[in-house]
Amino acid sequence: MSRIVTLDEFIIKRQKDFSYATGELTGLLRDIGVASKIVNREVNKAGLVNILGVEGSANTHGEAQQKLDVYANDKFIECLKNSGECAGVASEENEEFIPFPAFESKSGKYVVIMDPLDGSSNIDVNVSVGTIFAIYRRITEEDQPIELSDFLQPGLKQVAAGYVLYGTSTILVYTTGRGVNGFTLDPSIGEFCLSHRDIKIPNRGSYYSVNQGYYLKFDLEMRRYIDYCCDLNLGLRYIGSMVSDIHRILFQGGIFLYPNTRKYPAGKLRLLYECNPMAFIVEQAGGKAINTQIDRILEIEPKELHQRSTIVIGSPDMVDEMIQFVDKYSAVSSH
Ligand code: AHM
Repeated sequence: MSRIVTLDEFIIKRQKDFSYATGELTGLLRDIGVASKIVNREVNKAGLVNILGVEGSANTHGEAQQKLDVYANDKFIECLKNSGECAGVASEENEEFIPFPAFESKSGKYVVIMDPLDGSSNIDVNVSVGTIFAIYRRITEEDQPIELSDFLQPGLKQVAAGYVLYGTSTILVYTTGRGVNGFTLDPSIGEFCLSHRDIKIPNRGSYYSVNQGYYLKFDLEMRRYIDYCCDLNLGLRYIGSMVSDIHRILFQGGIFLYPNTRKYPAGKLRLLYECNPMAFIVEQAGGKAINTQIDRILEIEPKELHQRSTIVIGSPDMVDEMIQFVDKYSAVSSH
């Protein structure tokens, strides 16, 4: 039997690969690991305690907020705040970014952008949810207060990104720009253990993932591409929980699409909280991520914290194929 490598061990070992590393990023990733274990405990017992359901507050976008959203948000913020490595957090659940006071007179050099519980409308029916995070080096000087510009950086500037999938087992997948690795939580020892080393996305897969219920609301090129997927007899898989849908694609290949609809003319998903970190991970695994205008997600200059984006992400050959449909049909539909 091969020796178990825990997340902490792995992160520390990887730190030695960066000659300039001071251990702060390592500490930050470990803190995120700790916070996700706490959230995992709560997600797992959600059916047992009175934590299901709507908290009674609405988040900044007027969406009903689930109790576990609030819990996860609080826990991640608490862990990051006490870490000393993080200068502030922007969360999908908060309108503004949250600056952290200097810890033991030390101000962190990183900021974290996160969606503490993505797909949370699925919790009440026991469907998998996830946490998504991105870490950026701050732009402002460390002795100055952080500013909005520290968060409004294109995804290419991510130092690390990852997600935690609270599924049949809990798995944490992350990248620091040198490949992607996955760690499964072993509940008996309470540790994330390396289970998926150097993940590579297949060039194509036999699934496509889109909310096909909105088919008639999609632009022509998107409808034609979906028709093409049907013609190819691809299987449709859609959980409605971005982390779960993309996790499957990362391992089995395929394509995930969330185009613009009449309700969400700019797309539904958030550029900073959802699209950028997932794009960084998928690209690091050999995949591609673009919006429906064929701009690379990671190169989009964000204008505001809660900006939405369309997204097409997954196996490289399939994304390339989708681009051909945009080239061919978007000109037709604009006439
Ligand atoms: P949330 O932030 O309210 O959880 O919404 C994000 C989720 C994604 O996980 C998922 O891909 C998408 O919303 C599903 O949206 P829809 O139900 O419109 O298909």
